[in-house]
Order: sequence, then C-alpha cells, then structure tokens
Amino acid sequence: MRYLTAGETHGPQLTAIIEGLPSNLNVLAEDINFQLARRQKGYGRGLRMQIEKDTVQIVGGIRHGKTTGAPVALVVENRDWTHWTKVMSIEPVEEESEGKRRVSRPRPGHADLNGGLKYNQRDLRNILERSSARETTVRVAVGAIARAFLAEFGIKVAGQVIRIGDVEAVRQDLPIDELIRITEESPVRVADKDAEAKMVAAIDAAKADGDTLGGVVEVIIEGAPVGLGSHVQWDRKLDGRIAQAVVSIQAFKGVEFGIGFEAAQRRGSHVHDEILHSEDKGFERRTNRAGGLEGGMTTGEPIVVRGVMKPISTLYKALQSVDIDTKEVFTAQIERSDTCAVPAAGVIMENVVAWEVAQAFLDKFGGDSMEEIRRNYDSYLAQVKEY
Ligand code: EPS
Repeated sequence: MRYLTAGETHGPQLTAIIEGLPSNLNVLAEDINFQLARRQKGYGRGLRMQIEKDTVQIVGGIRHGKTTGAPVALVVENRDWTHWTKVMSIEPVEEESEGKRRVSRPRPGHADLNGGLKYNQRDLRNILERSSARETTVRVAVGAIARAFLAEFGIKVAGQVIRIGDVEAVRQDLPIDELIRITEESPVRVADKDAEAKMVAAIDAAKADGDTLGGVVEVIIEGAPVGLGSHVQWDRKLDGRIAQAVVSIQAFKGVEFGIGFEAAQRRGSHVHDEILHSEDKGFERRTNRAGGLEGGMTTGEPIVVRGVMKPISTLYKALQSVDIDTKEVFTAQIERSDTCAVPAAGVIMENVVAWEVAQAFLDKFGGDSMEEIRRNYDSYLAQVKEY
C-alpha cells in the first residue's frame, strides 16, 4: 500500500492517490472531513485557516461507501486559490504578470534556498508552494482512511500535546477514550489543564513578540497485535518506518518511542520491560517503556511515539538572509503566518502514524478484501493464543 500527494499551497487543490487498499472497507467522506476539521483547529493558527474549510472530494476507488480495490483518489480544494489565480496560473501568463509575488528572499529555516539552488528556480515561490505544510491536509485525509481500516480491527489512535515552547504538560495516563475526549476539548490538545493555560499564554506572548513556538506531540495507538513489522530486514522495522514518517512532517526534527531519549540516562534494569504471562491475557509486559516496539516489531502493548516540531520558520520578527538577485543582506518580512501549529501537528502525526501501522497490518495479514484480511487476522490471533 502506498500513496502520493500533489498540489501547491496556493494552487487550485491538493490531491492524493492511494494504491493497494483492500476492497469492502467502509469509507465515508464525513469521517475524512472530521479529521480535516481537527487539523484546522488549535490555538495559535493564523489568518489562512479562516479562509479554508477543508472538505474532501472522493473522486475514485469508492462506490456506495465502500472501497472496490481500485486506487482511491482524494481532492481537497484550496479556497485561497481564488486570490492567486494569476500568480499561480497553470497556463503561461503575460510577462508583466510573471514576476508578480516573485520570491527572491529565502527565509531562514525554510526549504526556499536549498530548493531554489537544487531545482535551479529563480522564483523561490516554486519551492515554497510545495514545501508548505498545507500539504499535510491531504496526508491527514489519507490517514483518515487508515484509521477507518484500523478501527475495523479495534485499533484506536489518540494524540496529546506534551510541550509547547518551555511549557511541559504532566503526561496523563488516561484510558484512551478519556484521553481522546479531553484533548478534543482543549484548544492546545493537552490533557493537563494547568499546562493548557500556560501554553495559551506562551503562544500569546510569542505572537506579541512576532515570534513562533514549537513543541512535542505524542501519539498512542492501542490494540495493535504483537508482530507488526519485522526484525529481519532494516526497512521492515516498524519503528524505523514510523520514525521516517514522523520526521517527514513539515517542521519535525526528531522522534522517540516510549521513554525515548531518557533511556540514555538510565541503567538497563530501568529501561527494559519485564515479561509476564497469564492464562486469560497471554503474554504481557509489566511496563511499556519501549513504547510498544521491540526488534522493529509491535509487542502488543500500546505504540507510544513522540515527535518534535521546531517553531514555524516564517517569522514576523525578521532574521537575516541574503537576496538571491542582489546578494545583499536583508531582514526578512512576511505578510501572514501561524504563531504555533503544534496542536494541528499532533493531528497530522496521529494520521501519518496510523498510516504506517495500517500498512504494516496489511503487510502481515495482506489480502485483497476486508473479508480475506479478517480471516488471516483471526487465524493469526488463534495461533498466538495457542503459542
Ligand atoms: C504555511 C504557511 C501558511 C499556513 C500554511 C502553512 O499559509 P499562507 O502562507 O497561505 O498564509 O497557514 O498552512 C496551511 C495553509 C494549512 O492548511 O495548514 C507554510 O509556509 O508552511
């Protein structure tokens, strides 16, 4: 199973094609739209989110609410496109319009300069239009389908914001449904109420200074069976695949599982999870410091993964850069930006991690229809029970 996306932030639409979904999976546009709406929320977003109201159009692969096994094609329109039809015109334009909204001043922290040099583009708009985090819209739409698939097997996905700037939440160990309910009501998707107020204040303070804030988000996937992924080959290790997916989210710079980087400071006896067995529950771990993954495979415990998002690099508080035409030093100016997109990034991360787990699930129980996958899954569960 794989997918590709296309589309620019101020172009007409974002598009995704998913290949390899089994047939007979129930997919409703409203479930995808629910995820898209979650991504648009969050305290600290800028004016663009007031223009957009992201809604999916399913334009292939689904009939009467079910997949047919054919590639699924998804489209989300950019409402802002109406303001950019000339600048982003697909057809050639007359010369005087060509330079309109041309970008010659690369912003530090963005793809602008590297992309301009690499693709030999003198208008850096040709880089920033595609590197923009707007692209995550359609990745969330793809992830919504992965979630629908996982839900068929009782696998649940949740997320919580752990840090915004210097404010760290006290991690709440709540039942997953409770965690989903509480974070959904929070403007910063955090379960710790004290931290919530401090995070909102930190975003206000950064905004007043023309600055931006990053943070840490955590995703929890509960109900995945033991044995997704594999130890036998580097590119089949599920933690490796999840790490790649998380760091591929715009502005993400790091990833950790379970106790993560803290493991470096602890002795082994305080890192590894002891193994238990009982008649009714089978094998279990006493703790879940590994974050549900050992040897590149799921242990059957919840998958717990955190991603680090750097502060958004489009700053009102200008940083120094160099104009690509004149080679003169300047301090960058911008028109609009988000102050903090960490809550939205949490939703994006939930959806990209869900995709990786769904893909590993399909790798293991592969079949062309949901019925075939279910048979394979049930037979595997019986084998694990007998072990
Ligand atoms: C983004 C810049 C802003 C964000 C955008 C990502 O857009 P604009 O330049 O149009 O103001 O709002 O995020 C989205 C549009 C979105 O849907 O999340 C960037 O440069 O990455």
